[in-house]
Amino acid sequence: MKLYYFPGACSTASMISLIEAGQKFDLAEVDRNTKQASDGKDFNQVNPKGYVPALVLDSGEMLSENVAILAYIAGLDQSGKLGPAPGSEGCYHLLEWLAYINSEIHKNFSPLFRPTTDDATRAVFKENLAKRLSYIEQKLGNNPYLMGQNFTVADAYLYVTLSWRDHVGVDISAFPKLLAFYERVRARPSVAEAYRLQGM
Ligand SMILES: N[C@@H](CCC(=O)N[C@@H](CS)C(=O)NCC(=O)O)C(=O)O
Repeated sequence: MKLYYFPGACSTASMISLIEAGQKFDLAEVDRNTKQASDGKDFNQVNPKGYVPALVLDSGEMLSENVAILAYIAGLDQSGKLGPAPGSEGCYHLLEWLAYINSEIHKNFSPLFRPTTDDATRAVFKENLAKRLSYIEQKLGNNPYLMGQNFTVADAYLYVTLSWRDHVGVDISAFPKLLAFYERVRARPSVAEAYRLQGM
């Protein structure tokens, strides 16, 4: 398998998950501006959508979209550690979390990175995030992770989106459980390893 990534981007969640799953994988860094990948390929040819993550499977097939890639990695982990077994009821709850993080968290962060987003528009996305994060704060309850006691690919994804907060001025100090969740995930060796692999 080969994962195409931008350092620190959402692709970090796939990297953390592959490490957690004990999978062997290669990496190719993509230049955001030129879309040239470090393996010499034009990334637009690898993933015509032009964005990361893209995971090239051992079959040669390319898989894109965080939700699909993270669900795939969870399914690779035979111990079921990174998510409930494919087809089980729990697996659909994992997809529920992945979809929520993708459309309600990640995609409310994305416009905050664009220098062209004006202050009034920024305020709207930050308000959306406050609502969506407050739901997670309640759902976490006394559980260490989103799905309960076990770390899953959804935790890796949520963690990566939260890691962007200081850069774009999103304050989560009103959410103590979320902050504790962030620190808990940050302490996992897979997270340090993923940043090391990205030269961060
Ligand atoms: N729908 C895609 C969106 C992925 C996405 O937003 N990727 C960002 C990085 S976090 C990206 O590559 N943006 C294009 C760019 O910055 O040029 C998914 O969920 O995988």
